[in-house]
Amino acid sequence: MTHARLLDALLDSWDRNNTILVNLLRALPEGGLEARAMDGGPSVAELFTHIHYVRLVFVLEDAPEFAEEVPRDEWVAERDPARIAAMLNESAKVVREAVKGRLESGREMDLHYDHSILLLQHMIWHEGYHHGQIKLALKLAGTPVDEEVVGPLTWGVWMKKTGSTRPATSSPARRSGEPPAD
Ligand code: NI
Repeated sequence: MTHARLLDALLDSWDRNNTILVNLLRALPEGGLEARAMDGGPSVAELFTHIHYVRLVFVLEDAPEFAEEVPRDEWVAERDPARIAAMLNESAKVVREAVKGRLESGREMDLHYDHSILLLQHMIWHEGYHHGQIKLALKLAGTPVDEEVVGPLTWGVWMKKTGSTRPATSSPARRSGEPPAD
């Protein structure tokens, strides 16, 4: 695989990560944005806006030539899922351009990371961490997502071969590496 194709695959993984996050947002049950795992903990809306904020802060600190304005507040109880989706799509693009730009120019990141790719991997890991928290908060609030619906929209985005008519998994929750739902 050439370097260019490897970079495409890497950036594609980032795009998929954002697609998964936005799919989860769109699949939230009624009132899901206000759910929280515990009193005083962040709401689901605040977790999503935190993810957006973190992306932009790291780009500002590490590749400022690609930065866009960072929101004043990190944890925002935004009520409009369409607005949150637009924020996430925008910050995903900023991270993509920052990593692509630094890799292509051969310049290291300014403040963190031994390699520019690690910004991308860090964000994917960070967002998977909060993805689980969001699902747990929904479960604890008594409004869990339906695994049969959300599985293909999340795990399936990683695993399903393009063009394949077979579902990514016959039992999304169990065969995808995710622990049983209950
Ligand atoms: Ni975080």
